[in-house]
Amino acid sequence: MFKRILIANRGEIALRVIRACRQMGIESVAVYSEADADSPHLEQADHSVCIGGSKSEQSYLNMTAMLQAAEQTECKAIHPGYGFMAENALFAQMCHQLKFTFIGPSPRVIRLMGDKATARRTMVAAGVPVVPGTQDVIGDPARALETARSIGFPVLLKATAGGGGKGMRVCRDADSFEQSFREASFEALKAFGNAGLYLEKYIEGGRHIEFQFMADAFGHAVHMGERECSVQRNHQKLVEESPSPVVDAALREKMGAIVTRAVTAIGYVGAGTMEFLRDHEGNLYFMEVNTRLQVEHPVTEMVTGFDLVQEQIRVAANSSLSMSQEEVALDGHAIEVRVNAEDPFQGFKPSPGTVTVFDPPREAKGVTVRVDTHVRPGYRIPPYYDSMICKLIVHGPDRETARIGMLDALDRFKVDGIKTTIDVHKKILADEAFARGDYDTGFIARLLG
Ligand code: MV4
Repeated sequence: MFKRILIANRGEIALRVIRACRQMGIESVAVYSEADADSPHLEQADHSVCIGGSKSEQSYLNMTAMLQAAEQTECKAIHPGYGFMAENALFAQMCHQLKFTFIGPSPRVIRLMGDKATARRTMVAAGVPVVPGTQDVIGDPARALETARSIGFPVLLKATAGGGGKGMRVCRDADSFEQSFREASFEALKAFGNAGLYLEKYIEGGRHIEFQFMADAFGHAVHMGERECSVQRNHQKLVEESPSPVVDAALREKMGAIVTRAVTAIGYVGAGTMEFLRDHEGNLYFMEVNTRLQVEHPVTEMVTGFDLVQEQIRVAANSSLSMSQEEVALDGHAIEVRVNAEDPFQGFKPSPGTVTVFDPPREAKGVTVRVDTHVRPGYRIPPYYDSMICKLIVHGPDRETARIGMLDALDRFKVDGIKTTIDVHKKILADEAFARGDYDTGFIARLLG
């Protein structure tokens, strides 16, 4: 096992990884930017190193500074958290070259899944159902138009270097296809430095359902059920839950088996998520693989009882998975809300500043409460990074108890000095359609107008 791990991240996820290290008897090294010099996560780590200026490019995205910090502090492994360099194949490769273990899949797998058209083709070959569409990046728009005609409009143009909803364009008829194609190409080129596009049938009113999986270096893989993340605004998830209200045991077992078979086939080692889109008939279609620990992993931890970060560290150290598929059972229901420092009345504009009051709930009606945060009273939220300040997670025996418990937890949450999304969460959790589990990716647009 590793003696010491460097955590190449900040905020709540840095604290989350530090906690796992401590529980495993591993020392942790925290890194920080100038803006994070007084961040609470530094106190919890065994050592801390300043890696550069406040802007992410100068610190949390600075490979050289990060690797030098690992070298100086004699770390054997690096945990990237999520965001920043978590899905950067070049960073994973540099880690290996300098003999650090990158806690995540191999650079080859990150690259394979990072190119979304390639990931799609790879999954077709591995027997995963995908939305009808092109098998490759579109070389010839005229031929792609023929494909669009044959699968039927509307279609969706997606950037192969994109993911997470960035660089997508819906096209509703043949007349606008060529114009849409050019616009989407330019957008992708500007955003990713890669104009490559692929095409899918556009599924209207779908639901975002993702499977958590874990794989070790000995060919074992397990799935840990699904999370539903259809409550999103501008491709930012607001609420996540597990299990999904629309996945039953039979579908879970069928899709879980497809997922574990596919990830074993590509030599995946570590934690990952396979995202699906569910159509109105209840079919699940592959969208993409996220080769990292996700923000919403706590809902899976609450219903399965496994610690995903500890498991990531174990398999990265060449241990086998600590559980078999038979030992993974889903118990009860978990819901997570992401509390952001944003002003919902000003288009969710970031609201950095000093948090004067911060008192999240420790308990709520009928549920266990988990709070993942790096914030405490007096903390100053820097303007340079993501606006998420806290994840509030509840776990109860069933969905309705979890929903009522979350509403109670939100009522007890005391925060002042900044604007937050707490009231938006109350509105979502109290909504009748949400209460019935009857929602899709258009839910937030309808709710917030
Ligand atoms: C889609 C889709 C409809 N049809 N693909 C958005 C995130 C990225 N992983 C893919 N996304 C979508 N892909 C097809 N073929 C609709 C979306 C989508 C979406 C998906 C999940 C959650 C929210 C969404 C909001 C808008 C569009």
